[in-house]
Amino acid sequence: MRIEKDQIEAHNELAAVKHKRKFAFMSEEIEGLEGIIEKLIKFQIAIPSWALGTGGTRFGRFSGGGEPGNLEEKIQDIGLLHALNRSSGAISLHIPWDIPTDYDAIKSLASSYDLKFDAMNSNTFQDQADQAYSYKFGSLQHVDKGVRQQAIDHNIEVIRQGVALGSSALTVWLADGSCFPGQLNFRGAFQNTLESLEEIYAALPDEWKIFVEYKAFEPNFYSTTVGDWGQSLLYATKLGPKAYTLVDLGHHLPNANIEQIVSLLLMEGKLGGFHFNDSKYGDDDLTAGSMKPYQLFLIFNELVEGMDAKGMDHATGLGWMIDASHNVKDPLEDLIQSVEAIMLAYTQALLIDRKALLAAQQENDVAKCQEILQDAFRTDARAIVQEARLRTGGAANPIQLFRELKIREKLIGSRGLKTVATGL
Ligand code: AOS
Ligand code: ZN
Ligand code: ZN
Ligand code: ZN
Repeated sequence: MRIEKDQIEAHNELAAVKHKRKFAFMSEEIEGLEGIIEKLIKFQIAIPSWALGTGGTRFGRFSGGGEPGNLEEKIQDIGLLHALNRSSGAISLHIPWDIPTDYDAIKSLASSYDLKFDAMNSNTFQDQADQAYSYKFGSLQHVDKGVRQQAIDHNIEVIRQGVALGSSALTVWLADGSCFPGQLNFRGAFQNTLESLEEIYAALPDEWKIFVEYKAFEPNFYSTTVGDWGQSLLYATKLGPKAYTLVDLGHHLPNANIEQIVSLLLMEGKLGGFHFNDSKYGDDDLTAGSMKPYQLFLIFNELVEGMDAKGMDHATGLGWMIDASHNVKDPLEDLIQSVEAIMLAYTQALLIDRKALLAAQQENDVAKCQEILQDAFRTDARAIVQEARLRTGGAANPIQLFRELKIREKLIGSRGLKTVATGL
């Protein structure tokens, strides 16, 4: 299934008058708006293959219907998203949930939707039917070299598959840790994990990056072996220049100042990328911007400031990915909302009067600093993001068009009502 150009055009025509009025106002208000729109057009956010179905919780799962059952259908779903918003032109795969059978066919299907392959994700947090050893007590940290080797080999296999698809990064998230005090020798677990990561690192092709994702808790609740940004940075530093820290917004202890973490990692040249999502309690994996849009904006404030200071290209300098899971919303509608929230936060960060902010900081004019930030945050940037979308052939109102075209109904028609997407 594809969304046709004329379907988008018909929808956009109806939205044109309202949009033009709003955009004309923004054009008068904002200096340098064209430059901002150019940046928005280039900015792409990768969609994780596991976010296209209903995730559920350990208490149950309620199928949404019409979910993709294989990699081809996942690519098709992201193709639909990208046709609507023109900002989700990449897919992040998960092995073994998405093993391609025919690489060339998968590559040409993806490129027919204008999609690239973003970071590959390995999985040593579940046991697979055909594997010799269990990950019950960890993978790269395990006391048994046999288990570690199995996990190392899996990661190297994921790199190999990524190479075949044209990806250039590996994200390693480890469930490794311990549930009870005394279970683990912390130094032993760290050393084992480091040595294992070194073997994986040695298998990275030139131009490849490895992202070490940290998480404070879950599934282990006493210690996690890559538990916070300090530990991730320690691994990334010891590994070398191809290794970076990945920040998943849901992986911190409560009230952590994520924007400050982001700022310092970026300063050190060790920020690799993001898993965007939102949360109220823990790793809730909710829609980006649904709980703490101001936090998302403050993160982008640090990103824009820090990347500009380093002369980095916003679009290509870091890995921009979503990591989400859905229990009650249509996954595609949810992802449209996440992408929109990220684009809005980015736009608002681009609107900040940086010179004035720097001057106010130098003068310790605290109230003025807040005024400057909130002036940007309180700007309704929707018409700007909409303009960028319209210029690249996207829909004026993606969710509205998704519903008007009855896309979910059609997917249910072709895939069935009771579906289980492969993944979490
Ligand atoms: C787990 O909590 C991490 O966020 C992972 O990045 C991700 O959710 C997982 O790799 C999906 O399989
Ligand atoms: Zn994540
Ligand atoms: Zn997570
Ligand atoms: Zn998460």
